Amino acid sequence: MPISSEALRAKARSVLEANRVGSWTKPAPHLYPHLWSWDSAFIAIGLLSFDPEAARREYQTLMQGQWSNGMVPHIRFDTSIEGEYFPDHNFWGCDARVTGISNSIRTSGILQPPVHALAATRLRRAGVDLEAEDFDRLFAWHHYLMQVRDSESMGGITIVHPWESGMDNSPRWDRALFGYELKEKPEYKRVDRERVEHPEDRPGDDEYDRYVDLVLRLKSVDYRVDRLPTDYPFQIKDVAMSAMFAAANRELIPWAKELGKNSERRALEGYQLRVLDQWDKTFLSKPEAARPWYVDRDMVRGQGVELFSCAGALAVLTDPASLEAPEAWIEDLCRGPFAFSDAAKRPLRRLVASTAPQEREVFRPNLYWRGPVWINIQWLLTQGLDPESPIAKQIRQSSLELVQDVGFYEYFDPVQGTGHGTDGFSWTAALVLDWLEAA
Ligand code: 2M8
Repeated sequence: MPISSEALRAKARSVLEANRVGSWTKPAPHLYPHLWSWDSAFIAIGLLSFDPEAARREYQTLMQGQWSNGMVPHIRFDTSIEGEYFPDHNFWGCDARVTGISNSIRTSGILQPPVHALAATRLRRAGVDLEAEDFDRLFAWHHYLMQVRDSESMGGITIVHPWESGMDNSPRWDRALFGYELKEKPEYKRVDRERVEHPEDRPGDDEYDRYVDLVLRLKSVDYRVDRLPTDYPFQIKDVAMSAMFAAANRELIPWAKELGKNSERRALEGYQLRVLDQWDKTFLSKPEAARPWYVDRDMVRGQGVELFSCAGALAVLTDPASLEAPEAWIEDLCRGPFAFSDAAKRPLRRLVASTAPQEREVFRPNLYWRGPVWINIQWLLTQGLDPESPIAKQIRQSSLELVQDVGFYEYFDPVQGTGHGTDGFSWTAALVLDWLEAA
């Protein structure tokens, strides 16, 4: 079906405007009432198409939540509201003693994927005036990721909570999350399921018990990942996070050069080499396989997390030696493990589901990160592919058609072709705007 660009653009813009709260934007009207890290980075990119000044404010509001150790937290809370989201800022307990920044800014104690430098670069290319201080913040962020989250110098970012991945209930985390004994069921009350049309599209209570348990364990060491006890059960080198890091880090190098920041430039070049030189050693699943595939590395169990998920496909964002033709590789994956059955109602044949349909035991087409198609993943894939290649064009076109037909949903069931989670979802709107702009 042809895309009606003007109508789609107008709707996308109204989604972002409706979710705007002063200088920043909520991911969705009801389910997510605070500022989320990677959401806001995507949102800033989308805002560029109609309000560059709002894009700058969005980006800087997000980065102002940065801790004094360089970490950019996954949520910056709107402290004027209460009870609308669990866990709230009181539960996290990240005050100035923990964050090293003003008590007027309240955040969570964990991180999300480092797409921030990608957003900053897009802003700068569009003529938005970012300052040397904006560079310094990004540098401190990348330095933190390498120093604290890759303390073993393996060239991959370690996450310590599924929420850090942004792909919360992905089956990638099942073994680590359920592989330890939960000594005591934590006390808490979730509110998310009251805020969506279909509560069954959200993670289960079993998962939430462990999400909360891990937060409490992290809280007991003031979220200092460098001080985690040796029996901390969830430590995984995240293949998607590491690919996004490499793509973002690459963008920072010319900015450092431009500013004459030579020691920072050298450090960034060192990070880039660290990831790329060791990529295959850390993430390549089976070196002997005909088709390369990349998986997370469970640092507690010392093994790869063998699964076909969108995370491995995001390797197109790096430039690993083992991946010769990323476009042909994605095509091949779409015909192979990521192929949808012929019974699928929509022609989503060129979209990459969060979990591959071939993973029959765990694939759930409507359940959050266990199968649905997410627009940010399709967008990230297109950033790693030649934009003129047929596969990049197909991913873009199919995504736009899906949103045009179904709406600005959080995620989409690739079998039924229906929208799930929350409607009015900001990054769906933002990235649609970016694709339309690039066309
Ligand atoms: C989802 O995660 C939050 C927790 O951070 C939640 O379920 O409450 C994820 O999809 C995450 O990637 C996203 O950033 C966040 C807000 O859209 O929602």
